[in-house]
Amino acid sequence: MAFFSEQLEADEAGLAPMRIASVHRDRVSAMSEHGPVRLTLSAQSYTTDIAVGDWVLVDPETRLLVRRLNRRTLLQRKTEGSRPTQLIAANVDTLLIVTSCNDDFNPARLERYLALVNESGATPVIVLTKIDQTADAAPYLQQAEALQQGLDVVMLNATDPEAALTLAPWCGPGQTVALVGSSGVGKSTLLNTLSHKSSDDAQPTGPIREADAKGRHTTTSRSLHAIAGGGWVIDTPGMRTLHVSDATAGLNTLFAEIVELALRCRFRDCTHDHEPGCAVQGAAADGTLDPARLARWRKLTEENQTNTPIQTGPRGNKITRSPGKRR
Ligand SMILES: Nc1nc2c(ncn2[C@@H]2O[C@H](COP(=O)(O)OP(=O)(O)O)[C@@H](O)[C@H]2O)c(=O)[nH]1
Ligand SMILES: [Mg+2]
Ligand SMILES: [Zn+2]
Repeated sequence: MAFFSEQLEADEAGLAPMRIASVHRDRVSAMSEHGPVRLTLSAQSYTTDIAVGDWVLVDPETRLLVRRLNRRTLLQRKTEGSRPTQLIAANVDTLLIVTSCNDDFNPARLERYLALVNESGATPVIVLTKIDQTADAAPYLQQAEALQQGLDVVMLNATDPEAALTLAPWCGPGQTVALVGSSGVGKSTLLNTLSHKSSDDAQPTGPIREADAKGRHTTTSRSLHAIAGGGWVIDTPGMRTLHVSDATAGLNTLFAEIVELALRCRFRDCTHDHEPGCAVQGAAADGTLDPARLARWRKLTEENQTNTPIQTGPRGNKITRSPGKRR
């Protein structure tokens, strides 16, 4: 792909471009033209700086990872007390946010995923699995579509080969999708359906609890796989906590209807809480804006502000980091 090949310097012609397939604390593997290889890391490279999906240049003799190419997109999250952030997947075109037509479905958690995905530079798609296990999937579809303007939502049975057709628009040659969502929603099942894995090298999947539809942590690390048809798919373990930070632009995309309403508030610095002439409160009062949605906007926005480091500007002015993407 041009984005990556244009980064190659003349003296790097002898190096092999490879794509990172898995990252563990002490080892990294990549997909080469000839199959998977374990890479050698120099003393200066840390596995925490490498993401599944990264393109790297490798010395074909020593298998030394020489250089990581610039990323097109990067999904990352902050975990409790972690600095730097945890890298989830790089160079993903479409993030498939997977949830099921059962008790797993939770608008507040889906909004957290959407904020992080928007911020990553990749395009989100909501995938509703287990349509074969619900009498009426329509309410799930309706609620999912309301989460963000222009959001694509698809419904499928992850165990059915037809699911690959439903996801085909995002899985063509050279395209990369990644699967995120709670344990038990069908991410690994979907990966096996997409990649036509034979049962002996299939990604392990696990049953969920009847009572609350919660899955066990069957998948424990992130991994990249080839899809029949020329694309790539990244599987990830379920994430229990999703803190929002450094995601101002992602939140503005997610809550675009509130951002648009706020332009019509009487005061420019309106907090949409108590001010007269507040267009946001007005919309919540007349039913055009769901008050629960507004409450979730407030919670996420405040959390983002608390978690986003404040830098000191040239004259000692406090400035928050610009919402631009960090790659
Ligand atoms: N009937 C049905 N079962 C599914 C579907 N998707 C996943 N499952 C089952 O749900 C369980 C959890 O799936 P798994 O892929 O391990 O979920 P993951 O934790 O998201 O990777 C397994 O028993 C799957 O067979 C679906 O769309 N329909
Ligand atoms: Mg799994
Ligand atoms: Zn207002």
